[in-house]
Amino acid sequence: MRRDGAYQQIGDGVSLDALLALPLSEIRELLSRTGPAIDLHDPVFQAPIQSQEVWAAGVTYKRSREARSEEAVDADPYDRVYDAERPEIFFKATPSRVRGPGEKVAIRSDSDWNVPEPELAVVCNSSMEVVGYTIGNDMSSRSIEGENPLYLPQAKLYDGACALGPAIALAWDFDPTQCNIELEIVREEKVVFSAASSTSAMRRTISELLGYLGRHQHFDFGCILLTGTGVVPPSEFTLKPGDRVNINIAGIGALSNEVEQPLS
Ligand code: DO4
Ligand code: MG
Repeated sequence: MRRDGAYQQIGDGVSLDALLALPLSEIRELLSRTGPAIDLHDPVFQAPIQSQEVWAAGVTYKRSREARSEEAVDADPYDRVYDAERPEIFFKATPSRVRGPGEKVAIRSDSDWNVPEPELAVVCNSSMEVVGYTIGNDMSSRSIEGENPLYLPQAKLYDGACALGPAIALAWDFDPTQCNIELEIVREEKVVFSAASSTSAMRRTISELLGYLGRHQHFDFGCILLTGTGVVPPSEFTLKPGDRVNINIAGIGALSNEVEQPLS
């Protein structure tokens, strides 16, 4: 957890599952008794997830809508969903497919156009109350999704397709409405792409997205929602194995992952 500018571990013997099963008032009370601050480079940093499902919102920024028009055979569904009342929300990852800080994220061997998507991720409890925020990387295949929107699950959901971390900034300490999300991609020690976006440009509110995510489904141990990307590299760019993806959000920290391309 990140609180008052320092990193702290959840109190002894309390798992993330147990914490997120509680109402927000009890979580606040319990976390006021957490242990001492720990160093960011401490090896205990892992993806802040246990049994939570990871979901994601799409086309919540203009830049994302433009990017879909570049890649999609039919841009119409993306244009319509940007303005529609109901947002695009899709299932992104089971916990075992999520990578933490310093672990490798993956691009698919059956995709020749791949990008990271740097996103603010919201961590909710079982009552869909916002407990905190972390950084999410929604690794995506633009070629697979662009060929047919029905291929979205294959473009978005595979081993290593999501990274989370390095910590959860607690909701009562963090303003999600004005935060800068910075992406940098490094290849052979050179920055080959960098850009930033602000959550102030998001077309939806977080409560609106959570309202749809929580309709007709219940998350016993809470859930994590990626809120969409405002940064997409230009069309000619694709990730390569060995690239490093660095994402920074002030108040949360830095999430850095090398890219790999497993054979299957
Ligand atoms: O519909 C495509 C998904 C878009 C997405 O993941 C995003 O906007 O972040
Ligand atoms: Mg995304």
